[in-house]
Amino acid sequence: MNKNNSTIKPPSISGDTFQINSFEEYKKLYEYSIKDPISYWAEQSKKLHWFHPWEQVLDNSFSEADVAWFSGGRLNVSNNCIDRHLNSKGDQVAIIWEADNTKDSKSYTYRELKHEVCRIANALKTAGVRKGDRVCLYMPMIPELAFTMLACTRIGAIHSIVFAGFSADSLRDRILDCNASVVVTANEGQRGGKALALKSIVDKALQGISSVHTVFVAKRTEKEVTMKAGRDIWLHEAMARERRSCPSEWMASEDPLFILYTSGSTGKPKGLMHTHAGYLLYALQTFEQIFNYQPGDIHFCAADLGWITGHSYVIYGPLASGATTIMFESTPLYPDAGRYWQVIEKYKANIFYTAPTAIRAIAKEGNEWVEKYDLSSLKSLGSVGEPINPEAWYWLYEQVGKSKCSVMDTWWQTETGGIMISPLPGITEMKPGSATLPFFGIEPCIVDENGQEIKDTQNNNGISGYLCLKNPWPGMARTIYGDHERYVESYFTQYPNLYFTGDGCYRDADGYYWITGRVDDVINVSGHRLGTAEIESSLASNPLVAEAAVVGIPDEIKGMSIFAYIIPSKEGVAMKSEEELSGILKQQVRQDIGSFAIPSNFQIVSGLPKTRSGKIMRRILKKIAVGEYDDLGNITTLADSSVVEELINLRK
Ligand code: 7RM
Repeated sequence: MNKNNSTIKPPSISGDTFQINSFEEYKKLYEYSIKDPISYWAEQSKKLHWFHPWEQVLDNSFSEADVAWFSGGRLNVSNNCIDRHLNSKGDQVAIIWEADNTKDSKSYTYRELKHEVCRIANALKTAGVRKGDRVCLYMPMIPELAFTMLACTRIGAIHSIVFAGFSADSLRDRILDCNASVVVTANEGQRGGKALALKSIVDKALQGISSVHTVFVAKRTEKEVTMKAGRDIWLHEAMARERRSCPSEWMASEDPLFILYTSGSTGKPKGLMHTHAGYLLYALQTFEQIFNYQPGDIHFCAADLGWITGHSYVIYGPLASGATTIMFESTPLYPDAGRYWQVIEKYKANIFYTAPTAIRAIAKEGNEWVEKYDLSSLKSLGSVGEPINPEAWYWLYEQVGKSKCSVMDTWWQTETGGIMISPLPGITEMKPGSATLPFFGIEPCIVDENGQEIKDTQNNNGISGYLCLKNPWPGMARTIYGDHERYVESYFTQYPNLYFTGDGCYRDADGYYWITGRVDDVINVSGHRLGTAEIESSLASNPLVAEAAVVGIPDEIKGMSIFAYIIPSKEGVAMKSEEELSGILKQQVRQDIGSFAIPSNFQIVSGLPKTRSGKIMRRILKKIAVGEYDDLGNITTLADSSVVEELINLRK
């Protein structure tokens, strides 16, 4: 935990700051938003275009996770992100697509965006997709992905985007879980100069599944792929047959907008469900205020659309605001470590939002890459996905922002829909490593093991505990698709009347929040959320493994990396060398989840430290993995303490 209390005055900014011109004004408005959230959000809701006005701002049973915002209202997300800008901004660029090879890049005005989206919306309709149907998107970062998301929202279909790094098995699970009837993919993806065989992964995922009647295939490369007759359709051919206009469905505020799967501490991934009105308003509001978006600004969020950051801050927030947003197909290191800066210079980007892991990977390559480019267009910088270490923070602030841009360390989750804790540019004093203060309408608290809120102590030198949220906000997920019980169970039962985030947190004497990382069995690898349970069940599914346990250990670049302890089965002991065994297990995880979930260390052991009730003691496994043998804490509850000795000897 970094309790370093050095503060950095926010560099001043130009332009309208949405009537918040000083820290005092932030505090006043924040207090108002907490005391009277109904009035605050009623006022903000005017930023959306409504076909029919809402009747009630909030219907709230927070403890039962039963929350409705803007009931009675009718609107459409695609209409809000496209049509309503056409009069004033029809010829303004909406999406800049920065291709893997920068020469292939393209851009689309709001008017062009409308035509592309409508053609796909009509093609989906022709394929039989109706309001409420689930459409699974397994696509590379190409414009068609953005078009298809918006096309779904236009006709009221629910999209479920699966990150294109997931394996066929993971994709199949997600298709089955939401019972999708249509899949949209591409023949191939292209990233960092490498091809990704997406269509063949989809074919594999769909083996034996009869519920998917149509697969649309976008053509990203010239690669030929087999098309299954009666099921597979080239997207560009389908689009060419359709009209370029399509009416927007009048969606109810609480109608489902999308499902996005994320890992939890137990079981299979959870399909978090977001809604039309609340999610969109929250994405728009946080985007505008936290990045101080001004009309005409060019926004560059480097996230993939397969994650929530891409949903909220590449597409929905920026387009609802009428911004120009950059969609980035490549990687921060391709063709070299100057790629982000080349993109910022090329488009004169004003806002840049990325993850600490990317910053660390680039910083390691030396400052000459960032010095080569003109970054003077930048006004706001953002970080998301994991705690940012002060070193990376300073690098972003000084090398990229030249000490002239606020760095917004934004804490939030797939479940929250948008940013919850962050500085405001030009307003909030920053402390490197702290996400600082809550956004309007958000009331965090810190609780102890028993769910008692820890108030500031008498001499207030800060408090630590579990981070919870006290009140509903418009962007919160409403349920886990098809399993509301699990939603309540996962977030609303540990601590009555509170939403439990799963993160540990320290609040300092100034009220600043310092997120210390997950307190459950979720590991954050390069900003990707992974459940230990998922990885363990993949490893244990291999016949060479009797039992597996994984823990997260600190990694200089990735934040965390995965350390796996393996008890081989008889077969495993007999057949393979340790090297061979870990090679086979890497392949197993690649196949079950995806390459990004592969453990970086394997330790073959004959036993695991367990409590007498049979629970694996991960606390001990973590310490041993990082070489902290002397301070293992209380091990008296272990069923067999000789296991610990074996583990230590193996590591030494
Ligand atoms: C947006 C996103 C959520 C988890 C969350 C935290 C961690 C995210 C920060 C952070 C410290 C941050 N959604 N996290 N942002 N930790 N500082 N600024 O990442 O659902 O994929 O992950 O990520 O542990 O619970 S997510």
